[in-house]
Amino acid sequence: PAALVWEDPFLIEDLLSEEERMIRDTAHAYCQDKLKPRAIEANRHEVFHRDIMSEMGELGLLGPTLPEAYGCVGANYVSYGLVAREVERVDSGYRSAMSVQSSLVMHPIFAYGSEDQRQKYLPKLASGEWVGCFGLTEPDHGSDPGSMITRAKKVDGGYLVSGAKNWITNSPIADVFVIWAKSDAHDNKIRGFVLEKGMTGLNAPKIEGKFSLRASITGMIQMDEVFVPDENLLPHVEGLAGPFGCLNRARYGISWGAMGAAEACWHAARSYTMDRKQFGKPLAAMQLIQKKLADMQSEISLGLLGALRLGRLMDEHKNSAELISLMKRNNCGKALAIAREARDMHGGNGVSDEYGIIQHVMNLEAVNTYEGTHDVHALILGRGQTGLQAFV
Ligand code: TGC
Ligand code: FAD
Repeated sequence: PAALVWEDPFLIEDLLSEEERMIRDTAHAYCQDKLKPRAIEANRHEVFHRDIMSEMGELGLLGPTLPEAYGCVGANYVSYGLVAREVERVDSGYRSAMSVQSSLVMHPIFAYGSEDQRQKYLPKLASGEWVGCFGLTEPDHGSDPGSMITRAKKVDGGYLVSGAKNWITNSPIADVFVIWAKSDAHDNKIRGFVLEKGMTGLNAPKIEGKFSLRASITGMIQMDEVFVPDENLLPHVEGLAGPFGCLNRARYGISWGAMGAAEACWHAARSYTMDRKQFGKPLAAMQLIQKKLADMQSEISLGLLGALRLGRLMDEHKNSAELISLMKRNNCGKALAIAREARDMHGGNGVSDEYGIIQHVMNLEAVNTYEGTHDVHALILGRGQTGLQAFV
């Protein structure tokens, strides 16, 4: 048999095209050279460096799957996943900022927007000149967004949008807000609206004291009869299928991203335990430590292979929504468990941010919860295979 490549036993590298590897390498170099040096400070002091959006934009990492006509690079979904993995290898908070912009803001404007809306918003979002956010979750409606109370009331020339959204990535620094609200002019169906910073009645205060994704900025969105002109309604979608169409893409990206964070923890745990000696031998020579490394290698290799297969199916338009739930749920849950184990293997040093593990543990707690919690995705999978819904 061929020799083992311990960090890539399935030789996933061989399954990527030259173009995919090139995009991945660009992202890897940027993340290691430019993002990593900022990550400890960002986590420690809860700072989101706004320049990151412009830097990512310059490299074509924002909305990378959208067409070149809108300032994007027209890459495939596998490439998008590879970018998410590289960014999240450094910090899930940076991947959050990127995936919200790409999948939750640019995608709906592209897929559900008018040509005027595409021309107006996409190039500036692609370059990072504008930052976007996505308002679905409300203070009292998280896993059950269909019960939202945010309302759009039809008036002459537009809508008055009122309500509150909670836990919104990027909202305090956003220029563009994709908001989901029930519209009285459309039988109270959920519709998407594009709000802009500076509209009267729109506020986005920061949520303080967040001990996860500290390198990403999160806020509320408060809307008090915000006048939104007719031309800012997303014309081509209604109902929950609108936000879920965006979430499908973001959840897919997270399935790759979480594996990037897990790989960072695994590689660090391997190096640390090979270097550190206790009882006269490297920790990595101990059976219990080797079992943990074996578990990490197995879960990460399988998780990456699953994410790649899902990406290929997305590129062929053959994926189910349930398969996205399966991969989001599996890879987030496994990454969180791996990060906790890696933290343990670093002993006391594992709780110091200098070792780069505790941030991943804290971050993955939120990653396992947002975009549908681990258990909500179990219910989606349960419904998919039995036909019986257990949400209520
Ligand atoms: P349900 O009856 O299942 O469906 C209602 C309508 O939606 C359609 N649909 C989908 N369409 C496309 N893709 C999907 N994955 C879809 N899932 C459902 C469905 O066909 C139906 O359409 P129609 O035309 O018949 O009306 O809806 P439900 O109300 O029973 O919901 C069930 C549940 C639990 C599955 C769903 O609500 C859910 O997934 N909840 C989780 C909420 C969530 O994921 N929120 C995410 C907020 S955004 C976020 O977290 C961003 S963090 C980003 C970051 O920082 O990286
Ligand atoms: P709840 O829905 O109240 O769930 C609480 C617990 O109950 C969970 O364990 C859940 O699994 C369980 N539960 C819920 N329903 C059931 C059921 N039927 N059966 C059994 N158990 C159940 N949202 C956005 O719209 N945009 C964003 O940009 C965004 N960014 C976020 C950033 C961060 C840092 C965080 C933490 C959240 C973000 N969210 C965002 C919100 C996120 O999507 C929600 O937190 C998530 O969907 C869960 O909703 P909830 O917090 O209201 O929890």
